[in-house]
Amino acid sequence: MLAEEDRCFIAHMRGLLDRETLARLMDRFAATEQAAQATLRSPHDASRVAIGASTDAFRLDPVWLDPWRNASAERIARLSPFTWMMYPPNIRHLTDPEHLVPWHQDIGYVKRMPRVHRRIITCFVPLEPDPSAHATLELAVGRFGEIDHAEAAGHGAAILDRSFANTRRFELDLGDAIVFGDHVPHRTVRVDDRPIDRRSIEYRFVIPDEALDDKDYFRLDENRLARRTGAPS
Ligand SMILES: O=C(O)CCC(=O)C(=O)O
Repeated sequence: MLAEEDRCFIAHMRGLLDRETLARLMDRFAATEQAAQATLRSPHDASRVAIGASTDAFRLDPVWLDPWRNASAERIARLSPFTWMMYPPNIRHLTDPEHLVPWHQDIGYVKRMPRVHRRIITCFVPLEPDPSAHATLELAVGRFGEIDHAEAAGHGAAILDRSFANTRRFELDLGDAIVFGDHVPHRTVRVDDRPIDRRSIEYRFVIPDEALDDKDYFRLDENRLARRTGAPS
């Protein structure tokens, strides 16, 4: 159970997701990435590819929901009350220094959307067999309100005029996730001088009462895609 009002929590959730399912997603990633990332349906798709993020053609593949299908009560409880996942999730394959995401809070991105969720949480899931050997997240520890963001080098929202002294990184195993609130400043960092080559998925969750109308979510509790009106999509 997560504390509903804590926008600055950071949790390393060990063994949150099934390793075999994630390994299957890695295979799927390899098999479909090239074609899906070449399918540019909008200028937005092109700008996402430029920063190592996924096109709509890639992220709309329902296979990325597999780690959450038939979630056990214990798994749902770990994320509760944030049990509705925004669909589709975001996929990344970082290979270049320009793909490293600069310091930001996720609320900085949320506020740029045409319709704004009051609050979200993020669940960062690396897909590499040994995630600790690949670029990872660095997160700032502390109490933060909303910080000003600006566009930076293709990344839509970045904190430009501030640095953070108290930070954390986690040694992740396959199946682990970093779950954090939308006021937590975070960025991507390389591990030592290792090549940047990391595949990952970011799932974002909301409290059911704060879901927006006419938007797709995957309900963990009912194991289905849904809209706030309750009509199956
Ligand atoms: O994938 C990364 O390294 C950064 C992801 C991120 O910043 C996010 O999930 O908000």
